[in-house]
Amino acid sequence: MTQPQTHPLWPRPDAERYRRAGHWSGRTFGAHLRDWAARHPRRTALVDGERRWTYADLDAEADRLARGLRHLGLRKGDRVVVQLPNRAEFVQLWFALQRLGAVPVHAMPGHRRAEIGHLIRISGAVACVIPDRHARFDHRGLLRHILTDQTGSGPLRHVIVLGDPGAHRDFTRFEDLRADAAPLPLESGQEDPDAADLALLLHSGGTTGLPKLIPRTHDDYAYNARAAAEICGLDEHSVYLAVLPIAFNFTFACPGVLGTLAAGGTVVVSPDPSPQTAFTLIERERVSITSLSPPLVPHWMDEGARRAADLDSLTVLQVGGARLADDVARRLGPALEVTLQQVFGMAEGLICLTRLDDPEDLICTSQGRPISPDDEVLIVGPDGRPVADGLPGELLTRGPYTPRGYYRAPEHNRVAFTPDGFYRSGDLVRRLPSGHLVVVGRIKDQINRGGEKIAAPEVEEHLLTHPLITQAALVGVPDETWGERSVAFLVCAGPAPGTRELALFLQERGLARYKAPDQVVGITAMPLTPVGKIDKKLLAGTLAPT
Ligand code: J2J
Repeated sequence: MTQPQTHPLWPRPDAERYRRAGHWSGRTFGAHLRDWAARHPRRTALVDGERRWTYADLDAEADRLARGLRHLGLRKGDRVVVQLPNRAEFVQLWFALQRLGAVPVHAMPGHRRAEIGHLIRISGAVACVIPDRHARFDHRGLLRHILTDQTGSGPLRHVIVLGDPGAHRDFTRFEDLRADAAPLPLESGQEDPDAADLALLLHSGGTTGLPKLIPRTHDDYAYNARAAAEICGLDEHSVYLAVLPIAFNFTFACPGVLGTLAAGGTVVVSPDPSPQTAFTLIERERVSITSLSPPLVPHWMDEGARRAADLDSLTVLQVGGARLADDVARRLGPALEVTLQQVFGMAEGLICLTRLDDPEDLICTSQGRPISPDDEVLIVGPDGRPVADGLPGELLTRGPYTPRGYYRAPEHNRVAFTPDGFYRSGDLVRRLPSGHLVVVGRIKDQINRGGEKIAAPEVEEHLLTHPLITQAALVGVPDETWGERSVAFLVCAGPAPGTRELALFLQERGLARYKAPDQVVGITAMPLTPVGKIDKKLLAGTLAPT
């Protein structure tokens, strides 16, 4: 282990146990890709539209891009914020960074100035990779804004643009990385990455003012993907369709892109999650497995779209990121003639899956059980002590792919982790006799809008900068479409601003669009709990369906 201490590590006895058990393979992602390419060089690894890459191609592409990145000055340990949509280049770049030992910081396509600026600052990124435009948004302007912002962009030196860098002469064209003008040796002795090193940084859904970074190593993340792939029965005939954003932990490694590649299968990227686009790809590429968030499910079940396509090849449909309603779960399997797999996961680690051969009832009413025999789960009450079996409590967890702390956040770690290294998920769950978990609620100050996480305090802080708003509370309430929608309760000096006005205000502050409140309710005073906190339960209750 050569890197400076930026986060707590797994204690040595645990690390040794995970190695002995064979969970941690001691191989880096750069080495894994070499192995896969040697094993099946001519199999198709990656498909994007009309473009296809074999494993040998992907391996060579990763090398070429790694040389280009090194030529640019990137080194082992450098952080690189990657905000790319579902394109093959995400995967190629990701492995190129792994070859160098550089660390991708996964950003979502919907992130805007506030989120990208924050990710750049807290990771200390030296480079940021963006598309020119995506979903009618110009990402180059966003980066220009960050670079000229007074709060600073730290050591950020390179902006790499997939597509047209436009008028920004100091931005690097992604394609130029492949030019390979001055080939540099890649392997250079002591600079080689180690499997215990940081491989990537994911961001937390957040419960405080700003999201934290989650440090994932080669060893732990590769195990995460492999263990999930085994449970899903992936092999070299599997074809995975990346429908949700590829940077999402679910899409990328549960088993997703990495699990499919580890099994020798084929990854197909879908440019958008609509059934029209996805069904065409499923039919054409004989897709066998994909993953969705609950709000997409009704669209996929829509009869008209289904009848027009041949979905025979699709055998497993994973749904996760937010609670799937039991009645929708029951209708899904028969409607699409697939096996439903519920996925309850978190970027912090722990992944729970229903097994493909679980009884129907369990598949439709539970959110699965942990994927590793070495995942430890505690369900505790408000006093921190385990609750009696079957009762709801907060899920605490620790294990071979759940890091013991956030990146560069020692103070937050003291709250978010127990002294013996359990992550406090903030999720309320109940354990069934089979070991499966049912997610029954949440104690964290977060709204889960159809899988997109909104940290209430982050949005509240922004709302409070509005000249008319004196107090703000963002609350999640049940919603037909999103599972949960966000409602801003506001105390204002004058009439409360409307939803559209607030959305524009937050957009100007650079906040991602999905964080804008779905509804605004003006109130005259905030109700308080006996200890003087805003009583969000009571607020939510005023809107609950009767
Ligand atoms: C209820 N809540 C759920 C579910 C996640 C796979 C799948 C999802 C994520 C993810 C992920 C839920 N029912 N089925 O990383 O690899 C809520 C919980 C959890 C939080 C984590 C993966 N599945 N959740 O959603 O880091 O509250 O990861 O703690 O974005 O989503 O969010 P995130």
